[in-house]
Amino acid sequence: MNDNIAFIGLGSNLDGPVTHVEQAIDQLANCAEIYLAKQSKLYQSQPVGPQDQPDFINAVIMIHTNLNPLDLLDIMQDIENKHDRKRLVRWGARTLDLDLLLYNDQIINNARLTVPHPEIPNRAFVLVPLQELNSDLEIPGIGLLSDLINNVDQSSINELSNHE
Ligand code: ROI
Repeated sequence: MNDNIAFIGLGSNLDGPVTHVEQAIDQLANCAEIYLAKQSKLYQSQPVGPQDQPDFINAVIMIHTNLNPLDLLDIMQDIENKHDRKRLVRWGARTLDLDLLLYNDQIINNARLTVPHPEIPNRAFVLVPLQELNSDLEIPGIGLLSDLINNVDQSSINELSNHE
């Protein structure tokens, strides 16, 4: 049964980023054990990290799944690899980044996975689409989404308009 709820962040800033993000959402939704419950708008955001790279396209989805967190991560990394994702430069440009942001209200710390994603409080490009999906969220061990969002610069992120 698909009785776990997870939130996944998507980002791309290379080689047609809108298409990468939209295709990745389709690929996740087409997995037998993933049910796509909600999808945020697409956002354009200034890069966090090195500034000498293109703006990003970002989105967040909410899924129901019967996959455990590590099996879900395997599927996410398979999809990243299909998008020719290369892990070259830390915080550098990428064709597709999929981050497991939240998994139910679990706190997970192991060699492969940290949930909630530790950078959530610092990233408007995650907080803004998360708020669009569920403004009442509490990030386990970190705090209320509505409080976190007041502490980030939201001018670095805009809804993407006029895309195909
Ligand atoms: N910056 C933005 N705006 N969006 C991202 O998805 C993103 N992803 C990253 C780094 C390079 C940290 N910066 C980002 O991995």
